Parts: sequence; structure tokens; C-alpha cells
Amino acid sequence: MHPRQTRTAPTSQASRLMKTFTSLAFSAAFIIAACSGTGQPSAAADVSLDTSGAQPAASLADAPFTAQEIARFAEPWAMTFLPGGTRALVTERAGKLKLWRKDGETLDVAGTPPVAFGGQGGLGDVILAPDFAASGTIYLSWAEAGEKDRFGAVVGKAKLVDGAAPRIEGLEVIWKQDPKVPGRGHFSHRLAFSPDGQYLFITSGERQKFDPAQDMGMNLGKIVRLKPDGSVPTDNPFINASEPNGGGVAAQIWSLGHRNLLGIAFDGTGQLWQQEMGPKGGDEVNLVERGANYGYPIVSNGDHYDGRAIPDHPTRPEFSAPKLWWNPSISPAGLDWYGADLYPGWKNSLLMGALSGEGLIRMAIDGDKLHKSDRWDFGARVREVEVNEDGSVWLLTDGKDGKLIKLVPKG
Ligand SMILES: [Ca+2]
Ligand SMILES: [Ca+2]
Repeated sequence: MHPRQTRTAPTSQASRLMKTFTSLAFSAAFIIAACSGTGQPSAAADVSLDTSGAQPAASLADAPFTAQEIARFAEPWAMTFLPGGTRALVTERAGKLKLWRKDGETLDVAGTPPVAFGGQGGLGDVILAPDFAASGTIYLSWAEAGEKDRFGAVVGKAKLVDGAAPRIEGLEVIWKQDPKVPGRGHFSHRLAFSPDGQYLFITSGERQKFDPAQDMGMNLGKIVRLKPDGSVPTDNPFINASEPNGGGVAAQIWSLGHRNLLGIAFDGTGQLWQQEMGPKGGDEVNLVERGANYGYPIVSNGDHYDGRAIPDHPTRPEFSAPKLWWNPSISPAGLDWYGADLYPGWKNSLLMGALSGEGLIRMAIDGDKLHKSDRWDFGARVREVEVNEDGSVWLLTDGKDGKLIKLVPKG
């Protein structure tokens, strides 16, 4: 057990859950009791899921694009285009930051930090600061080794110095997962700025430790909201140290009850969306709301990979339910909002890669709802989705021979 004080998980109506759960130990006992394998439904478990999680894949032959290979990278994880759209920064998980150029060879960017490469860890996300054009500032995330074989994600900012031998300088770590824990899974560490450029959102996975997602003494299994310099905004939901779940590391937290969040993106109306790799049959896309609790590991539409059941979302309506979920699992990776016109009917959609699902998923946005609009079979694990300035969609496929792919509109 982690030695710090374990505090009760709030929902968006914090007091309601406070009354429901008086301690994390109680919630753990609830899970065990609910999963004792008797097949007896719990008192609240007679509410069934209202839709199937399945989404069959269609052939690329039916897609409104052709997939054009542009370049190859070694275990690419994330990318972002530079202004103008003819160059892009690409992270490789072993620790290299690459500068891809449409009109030249790909360059190494010097000055990157040492990363803990192994398991799911390594160099992670890369995004541009909202003032990149003036400041050259970029943000990176990576897995860092700590003492006693413990690991945690960190986020840093640095200045990209352009030129024939590009480098980053002045790297400053502005955030860390707290605490570092053993194991090399579920770092998450995806990054997004709010459309007004005022707030940096960081996804922080629960490190395959389950209960931290409900523990307000840790920033694991949460979405964190910071100012661009890493300081905590005074209007965060759990800022108040005089409240039971406020202050300390909780002041960083925007939402909780998450598992492994591998994509986060704002849409054209400023709504924040997030996807997370759930347990077996429980991959989710959520609309992220201030202070909301998304329920993991207390509820999920999936079940643990070791076979233990997890009560489904409808049994516990006080937790925010996913807008969409997938069973069988598709293993989501990357998320971007599409607001252009290059592909018919795609305007105002979310685009998401799939690892085990080996493809690209499009979800049309309908107010605060989503539709499973398209799923195309790429026959390859898709790790990252990025929309370029001209409205073209680009993908990174996973693995040692990962490909940068441009979706060229048909006709
Ligand atoms: Ca990206
Ligand atoms: Ca379940």
C-alpha cells in the first residue's frame, strides 16, 4: 500500500459520493464482493447496457482516401506539425525526437532528456505551445526512472532551436506523476492546450494500479489541468485545501476515475474529449467535464483481463458514463478533432487510431453525443492521428518499422 493518506473519491457531486463511499478500502471491498463469481447480480446490477459496443471494420477500398506512405520511424509514438504543415516533430519511444521535412531528409533534434524506455514507457507526446510562433516553445512527455525501480511520467517544456542542426534548449520539467510506482504500463501522458491557450491538460494513467484512479492523494488515473508554466490554476475544482478532497496534489486534478488515457482533444466548440484504453471490452471515449468522476476501477463496461467482472456503468449513474465504448476492445491510440472539408462528411468529427483494432475510427460529433461513423481496417496498429493545416489527415503506425501515412482524398 502506498503510505500516504488515502482519501475518498469525489464525483462531480462530491458530497453524494462522500456519503456513498467512506473510504477507498470500502470501495475495494465492494469490487471484490461484486466480483465473487457467484453470478448473482448485485442489488444495483439489474440495469443493462443499452447498446452494443461492437463496431465492425470496413475495407480501405471503401474509404474516401487512399493511404500513402510518406516516411518510416522506429516505434513512433506521437507527432505534431510545425506551422506551414511541411514539417513535423515525431517522437520515437526509445528517446529520439525527429524533425520530418517534406522537402528534405528527416533530422534528429538534439537535447532530448534521458527516458525510461521499456514496457510502455519512453518518449511520449509532443505538442507546440500556443505561442510557438513567437517563443519556439514545445512540450514533451516521457517516462522517467526513479529510485527502487519505480517509474513515472513527466512533462517538460523547452525551446526548439530551428536550423540545419535542430535542438531543444532550456528543457524544464513542469509536472510529474506522483507517486512513482513499480511497473512500466499506463503512463498515458498525452497533452493538449485549451483553445484559448491558457491551460495545459495532461492525461495521467493509473499505472496499472487500479485504485489510484479514485485516490485524491495521487495524480494517477486523472486528467490534470495546469497553466502553461506548470503552476496550478486557482479555479481548478479541487483547489481548496479546506475541503476533504482538495489541496495538495488534488489541486492539479480536473477529472478522475480514468485508466489509460491515450488521446485528448478539444473540438471546434471547445468541448474536451478523451479516450482511454479500458479493461477487456471497456475502451471508452468520454466528454471531459470539470470535476467529474469517470468511475474506474469501480465501474467499467468492460471487465478485468484476469477475468474478474467490473460492474457496468449503468449500475452506478453517479459516475460519468462513456459516450462510446468498444467491445471487443480496439485499443485506442491518439485522438484529434477534424473540422475541415477534404473528406466528404467528416467535418466536426473525432478521429482515433486503434492498436489491436488495427485501423482508424471516425466519430461524428452531435452536440454532446458521438456516433460510431466509420471504422477502416488498415491491417496495422495505428498509434497517432494528426490533422494538418490543409485539412489532410496523417497517421503513425506502431512498431519498429512504423510508418507516417497521409490519407490522400479520393477524386
Ligand atoms: Ca499529435
Ligand atoms: Ca463490466
